[in-house]
Amino acid sequence: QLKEHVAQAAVEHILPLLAADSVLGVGTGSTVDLFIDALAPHRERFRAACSSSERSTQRLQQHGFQVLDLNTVETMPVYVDGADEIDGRLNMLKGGGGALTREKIVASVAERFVCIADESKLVDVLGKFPLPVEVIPMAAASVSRRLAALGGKPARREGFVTDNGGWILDVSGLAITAPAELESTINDIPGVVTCGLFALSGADAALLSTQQGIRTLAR
Ligand code: DER
Repeated sequence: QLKEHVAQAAVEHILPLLAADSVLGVGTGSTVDLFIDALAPHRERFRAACSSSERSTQRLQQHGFQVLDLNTVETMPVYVDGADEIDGRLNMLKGGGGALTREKIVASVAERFVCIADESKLVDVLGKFPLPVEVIPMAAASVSRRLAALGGKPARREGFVTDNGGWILDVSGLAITAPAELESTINDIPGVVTCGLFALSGADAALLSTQQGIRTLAR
């Protein structure tokens, strides 16, 4: 129930940031699912949501939230999302849920990124969890060769196609000592749609649930 605690804490943390005409950016994953559930009673506190996946869109709509097309939204006060790993400088490794592309796009429109996670996601160095990279399918092999040349061991996520029709390579074995630089390098490989490193622009705050309660990290 650590996830429930941080989901509730996230609702309390963001409500003061929202006005009646605000649009809330919503990430993807099991922690965000609980956040959406915890948000349901507060639907009147903001105008609508903007979602990072079909999965989150469905859950939001089931709770009666209006979900807007990002093309109709100019800015959002806050974007809430989970992470597979987060370090002490609020760099994140994301994409375990396969939604990394739309997550990074919606987060880029929001003023603040609030990461919600249980404390097991807090790491010293990113990369124990394989790094997801979304690719255009016809480039899977060529991108894999480039990732191997960087020291990674890429494996295609079998049978998985993203909301954008992309494939995902999960790359293990990378020593991610300079996450922003590696994000930039991977972004530049032809065929890469999105790298699961969120370090060029990481989170602005992180709410981490621990046995002793909620720990907040901020930039
Ligand atoms: O895919 C993603 O980036 C998700 O946010 C993921 O990293 C966190 O998912 P979880 O809350 O189910 O652990």
